[in-house]
Amino acid sequence: MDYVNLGPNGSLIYCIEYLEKRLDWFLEKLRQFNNYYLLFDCPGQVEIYTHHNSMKNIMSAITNKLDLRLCCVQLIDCHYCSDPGKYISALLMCTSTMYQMELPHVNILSKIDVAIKHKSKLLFNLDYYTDVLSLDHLLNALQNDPLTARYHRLNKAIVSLIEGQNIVSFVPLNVKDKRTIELVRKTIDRANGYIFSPEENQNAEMLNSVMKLDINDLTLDVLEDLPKTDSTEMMQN
Ligand SMILES: Nc1nc2c(ncn2[C@@H]2O[C@H](COP(=O)(O)OP(=O)(O)OP(=O)(O)O)[C@@H](O)[C@H]2O)c(=O)[nH]1
Ligand SMILES: [Mg+2]
Repeated sequence: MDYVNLGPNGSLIYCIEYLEKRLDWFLEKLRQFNNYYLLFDCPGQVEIYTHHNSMKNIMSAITNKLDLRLCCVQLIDCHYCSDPGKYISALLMCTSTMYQMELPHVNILSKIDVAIKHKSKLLFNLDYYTDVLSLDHLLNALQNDPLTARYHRLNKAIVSLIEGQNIVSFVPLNVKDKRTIELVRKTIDRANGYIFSPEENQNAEMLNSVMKLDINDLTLDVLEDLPKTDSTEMMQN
């Protein structure tokens, strides 16, 4: 940041553009990892994925020039469920990212333990948020909030756009619950095609049993395991 005299956001964009300009170097580094399952932990800066082209170009080069099948995994903090306006912005962001990145895509609602802990404060059941059920209810909620009520036509247009595309849903993740981690892993492995590779010997029956994980079933067990302070802190952040 000091070197280029930019703030944190600008510096991240600068880094991604820098990497794009040195793609040959990056691809050469990646070629050393033959037969690896690679995870790229990318920075949580939305514009890199919603409309700036460098990340998309980097991922596209990896897919085209190396024999790698990528999947984009987007983690959305569940605190976005605490407010209809925030939730709708998350849906919009996921939709934009899915179109921009042009990759198989998995959206995850992370820190779901926090939402479960505070679910009495949520307007809807958790499956409403994970499955992105009828957005009419969300539109009503936006209408009842003095902050968003005046933008009714805009809200309606956004809701209709998201419903029209109908491509966003979320897999729940609590880092302390192995079942959700397994569900996330299987969903990603299915999206990138890894589950179908012969050497993996994955079995469809097992996949189905994991995919049936019920978010309501998750509720009770997860709550028992949770240290109380964690969630309260997270909710305040
Ligand atoms: N309660 C709870 N906390 C979590 C969970 N997953 C991560 N955290 C905590 O959330 C904090 C922030 O971690 P992340 O959300 O992964 O964010 P990050 O990777 O640091 O930042 P960016 O990727 O740049 O957004 C850390 O203290 C984690 O321990 C979860 O499932 N439940
Ligand atoms: Mg991170």
